[in-house]
Amino acid sequence: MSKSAKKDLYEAPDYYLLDELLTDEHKLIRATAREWVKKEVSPIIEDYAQKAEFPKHLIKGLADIGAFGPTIPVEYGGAGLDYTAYGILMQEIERGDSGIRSTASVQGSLVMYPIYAYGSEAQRKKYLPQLASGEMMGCFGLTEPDHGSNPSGMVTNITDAGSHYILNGAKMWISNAPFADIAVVWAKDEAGKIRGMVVERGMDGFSTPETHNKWSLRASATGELVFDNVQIPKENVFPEITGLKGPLGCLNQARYGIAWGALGAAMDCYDTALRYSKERIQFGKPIGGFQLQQKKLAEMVTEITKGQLLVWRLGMLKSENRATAEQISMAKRNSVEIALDIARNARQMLGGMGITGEYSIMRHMMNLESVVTYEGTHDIHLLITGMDVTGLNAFK
Ligand code: TGC
Ligand code: FAD
Repeated sequence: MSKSAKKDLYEAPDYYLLDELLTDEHKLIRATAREWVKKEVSPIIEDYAQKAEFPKHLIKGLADIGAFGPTIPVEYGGAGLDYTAYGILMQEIERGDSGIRSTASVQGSLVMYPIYAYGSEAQRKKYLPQLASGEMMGCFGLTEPDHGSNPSGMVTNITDAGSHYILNGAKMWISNAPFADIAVVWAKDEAGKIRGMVVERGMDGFSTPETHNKWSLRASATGELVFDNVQIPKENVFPEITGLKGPLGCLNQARYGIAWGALGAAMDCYDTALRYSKERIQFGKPIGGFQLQQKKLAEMVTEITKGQLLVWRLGMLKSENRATAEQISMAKRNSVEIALDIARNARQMLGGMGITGEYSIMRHMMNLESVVTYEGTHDIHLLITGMDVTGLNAFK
């Protein structure tokens, strides 16, 4: 154990007795994930973030707690759970670190989901069981250097060469790219239609250079995907989907998980600040006794409670297949916004100690700057809500 390893004393806030809304199965999944995070993630994560390295040895544990494809049917290696269970898993993992949750989100929602939802039976059988067990890791390539918020403008393309396709182009900001065995990639065909496909490491002309110098999500590996005349077998292309709705359908899954996950980071910051406020003495009394500190804590727990209710309801709707993409956007945007706000206030409450790696808050705060940007920025989600309520499209 490294010198910065310390005991994780986390206790989750549950101000409105929301536990009563969960099933015994949900609570068991949560207890297992929480124990795993306390034992395996908390003691090491600060060191990995400081040295900007993804802790690869956590992959097996993530698979064991069911974090890879929890809603994918058991016959394909998934856990066949409902969406509340999936949300709970993301919340517990992101309570530990957003970068570790990212790895799980990408694997489950952005790699396994499209293979399951859009893939052929042969593709499902070939990839899903290995992805669920973590023996194979995947990444998701949508964003390009010149097309982030507007993926419809992508220039990565495939041309039909008879027995196979030829893939050219580049993707950037891709989580898990540096170590992924496969990439789910979105590219335009000769008719300008967006198609999805599985690109395998080792294919000639395919490389994954790592992105360095990040101040955020440092324990998650990010990279580019570069395609230089890569030959893609026709059986690697998804038969069932064309158009932007393909990748955006995957994003609905991942954004849903982030809505729960970011609350986990917020809950960790609140819990840390609350404990510190009772222990830290200034002017002869605990700082938690001062009104200004109580205001911060009261507002934090209020926002967390509202956020918990929102994602709980969203989970019910999603399990019933009734959650709209716009409802998911609202929850993603709300959870990340309140989490960032809570992290910034919690950091102030710890004074100078708040900027150190002795506590998780500064790491959460920096991670959340990525979370507020990826999977659709804060402003993009605001415009999705704006479009939904007015019927007027601000993007066009
Ligand atoms: P638009 O014309 O509105 O729609 C095109 C087609 O897509 C359909 N659609 C959706 N389908 C499913 N789910 C959604 N959420 C959908 N939103 C739209 C739409 O019905 C239409 O279908 P059809 O049949 O008529 O063709 O598209 P647009 O080009 O105007 O763009 C709309 C906009 C801006 C909302 C969209 O481009 C967007 O969401 N942009 C944000 C991009 C984004 O989120 N990128 C994320 C990249 S992946 C990532 O960040 C992973 S981080 C992972 C981690 O580490 O955790
Ligand atoms: P831009 O689209 O250039 O946006 C810049 C600013 O302009 C933003 O504030 C945005 O809100 C604003 N803006 C853009 N359009 C409008 C508009 N119409 N109206 C008002 N404001 C607007 N992508 C993947 O495909 N796979 C991944 O695994 C992945 N992982 C990532 C990991 C990290 C750590 C990061 C940081 C990003 C990751 N991304 C990934 C990319 C991410 O999805 C994009 O960064 C994001 O979609 C924003 O695109 P951009 O960075 O090009 O910003």
